[in-house]
Amino acid sequence: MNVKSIMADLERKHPGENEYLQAVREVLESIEGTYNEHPEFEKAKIVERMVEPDRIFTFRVTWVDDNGEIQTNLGYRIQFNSAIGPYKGGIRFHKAVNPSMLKFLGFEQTFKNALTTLPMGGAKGGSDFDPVGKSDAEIMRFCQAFMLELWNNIGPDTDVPAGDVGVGGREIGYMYGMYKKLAREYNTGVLTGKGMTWGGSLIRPEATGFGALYFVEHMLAKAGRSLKGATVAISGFGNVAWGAATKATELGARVIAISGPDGVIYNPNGMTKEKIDFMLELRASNRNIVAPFAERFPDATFTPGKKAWSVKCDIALPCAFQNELNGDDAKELLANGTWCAAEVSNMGCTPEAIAEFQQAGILFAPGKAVNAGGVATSGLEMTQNAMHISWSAAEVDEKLHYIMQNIHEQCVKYGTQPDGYVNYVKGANIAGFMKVAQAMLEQGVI
Ligand code: 2IT
Repeated sequence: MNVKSIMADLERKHPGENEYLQAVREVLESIEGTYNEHPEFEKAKIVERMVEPDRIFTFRVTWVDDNGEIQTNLGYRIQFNSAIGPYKGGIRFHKAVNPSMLKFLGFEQTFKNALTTLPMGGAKGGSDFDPVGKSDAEIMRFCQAFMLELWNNIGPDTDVPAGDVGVGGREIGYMYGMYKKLAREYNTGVLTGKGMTWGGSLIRPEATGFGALYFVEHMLAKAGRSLKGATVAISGFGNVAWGAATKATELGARVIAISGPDGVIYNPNGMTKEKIDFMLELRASNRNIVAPFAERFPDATFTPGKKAWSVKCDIALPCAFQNELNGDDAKELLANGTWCAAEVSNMGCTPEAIAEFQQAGILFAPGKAVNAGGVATSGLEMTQNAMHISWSAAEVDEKLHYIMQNIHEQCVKYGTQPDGYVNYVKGANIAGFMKVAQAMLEQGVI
């Protein structure tokens, strides 16, 4: 494989799809050495096939807002790779959604799902619908209109969507209701992240954040460090940030920052149950601002226009959006003594930020390993649905813990460098790639 020529070819075919090209480049650069030790991969053109999605559905979603005005959005589902199981991955509602963003997410999802050890292929979907400021009725009408187009291309054994940015339990409920009505199919397997009374799994809402902290725990233990007493800066305040803040606090760390598009909250005394619960209220308000946290809790302060990375911390956890931590942010964190950064959002760090962290020799782990607990628990939800049973929270949590430990071990196995430094980016990419590549090879040219 020649990364340069493959990338040149992709840039020519997909000009301007920057997030997608960024995600592919990172994986190809990580796996190049290993790939070239396997002439059978080269012969089967595994990389050339793997970088393109199996198919992309694009559709128009038209709905009526509360003022009676007609609104039109774009909807997508990208079925990226089915080598190891049915397509699986979230749906993102955000005004910036476009094919490049969803292709990067679908590509990442393929390797992430492989790392979970569960049989799930990779997919992603979404819309440029902007949930900010929308009423509950508008959200419902949009979700229904979205599913009216999508339903025929998904199913419990073909493609199982879930939530992502802008899509939580409420949106999954509206989409599931519409799917059921259209498909005349009443088993519970088609979406994950469902409500607890209609096929959802305990711990799924917490799973991305909990899993991330389990991963970080293992990463720290290997380096002889601990979360106890460590200060943690988290970006975002949504579902993922909430789960991460909960588990970090439970494991003895002090969460001293959360943030939103409007600025950062400095929270020197750490989280309490009331504060963590308030994060859910912030998300449910649909206003996409974090400032009210400081109005509610006087020991916290709000600084407009600043990121979480401006706060001096031991551990930085991006939990919001891709490329939210750039090279300058990384430099600022390092200057402030940060010794661990783990992406809980997908591709939360720019390549420049990752290079800064790795050159400084601090602990760094990528989203496809750190945040895999979310989709892993979706996989556990699918298993429970298929078996028509529900596991207890403790049972799901134990399985999640085991899966995250296993992902950490895979990263160490494939990412340990001759000098002993664990390159978790390389480890995660090689481990995920090897599994998908082997499956593709064995299934022939399709
Ligand atoms: O990025 C992700 O892994 C998710 N948004 C969760 C996907 C899923 O199918 O649970």
